[in-house]
Amino acid sequence: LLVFSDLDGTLLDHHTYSFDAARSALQSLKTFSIPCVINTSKTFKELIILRDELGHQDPFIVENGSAVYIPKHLSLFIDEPLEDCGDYWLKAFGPTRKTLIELTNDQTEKYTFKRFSDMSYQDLMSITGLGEENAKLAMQREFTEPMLWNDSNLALNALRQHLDQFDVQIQKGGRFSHLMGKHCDKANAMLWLTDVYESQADEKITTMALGDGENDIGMLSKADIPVVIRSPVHAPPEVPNRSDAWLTDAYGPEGWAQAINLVLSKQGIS
Ligand code: 2M8
Ligand code: MG
Ligand code: MG
Repeated sequence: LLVFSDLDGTLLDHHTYSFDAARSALQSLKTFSIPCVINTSKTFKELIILRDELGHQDPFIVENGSAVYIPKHLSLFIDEPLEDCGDYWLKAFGPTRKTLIELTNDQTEKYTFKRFSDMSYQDLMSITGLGEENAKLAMQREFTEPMLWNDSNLALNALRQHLDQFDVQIQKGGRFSHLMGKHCDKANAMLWLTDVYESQADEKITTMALGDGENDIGMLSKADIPVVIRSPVHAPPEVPNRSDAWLTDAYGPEGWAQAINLVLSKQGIS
């Protein structure tokens, strides 16, 4: 079993960013040596801090599938050249954030939105409830640009259509609409990393994905066991062609723990 999990609204509570309710389920995965790959909109800088708090040792995927970081200590064999990034090997899929900002500079008059690059860290703190340090880390992005969208859905689709010619897409997270490369997706990054684990094990591995947002739909639809985590603030995303997708009863980390415990017992692991 290989677990892929979103953070905000999934393993972390939407409002408080606490993962207390998921602590013991997270420990069970460790006990049974089941890798739990984080697959999030958050940045590398945010993850360095969070992994410490979570005691997380497994690979992680940042900025909505834009890049995979693999701790060197895992000694996973990867059959392609990767970037050397200190303690990690890095596989990047995305265009740079700078490109995304430049491509939307001329759209700011046309639509009503505010990108992270238009905000101060104080703005971000009040929108997200993040503390000062974490808000600053969230602003240190490499591959994606979140926007607070204050226009209609129709307008969002018009901007989507305009950006398509530049191979840029927009996906919604819990609070923001994220500008990102067309080929960056949590699903692609998940499939790439699953391949790595499968060639290592020389067998097919069952994947489980957990997420609460529109930006998780791709990874949910491609996982063997898709789990939609109930959100306190928005409707659950529809996973196309997956009538088997499970919707948790509880919100956020509490729902996460329910799903993990259920799958472990179904697999006869716990
Ligand atoms: C942003 O991501 C969430 C993901 O659902 C959102 O769109 O609401 C990102 O900017 C991330 O880096 C940040 O930590 C998070 C804070 O709520 O918001
Ligand atoms: Mg989320
Ligand atoms: Mg996310």
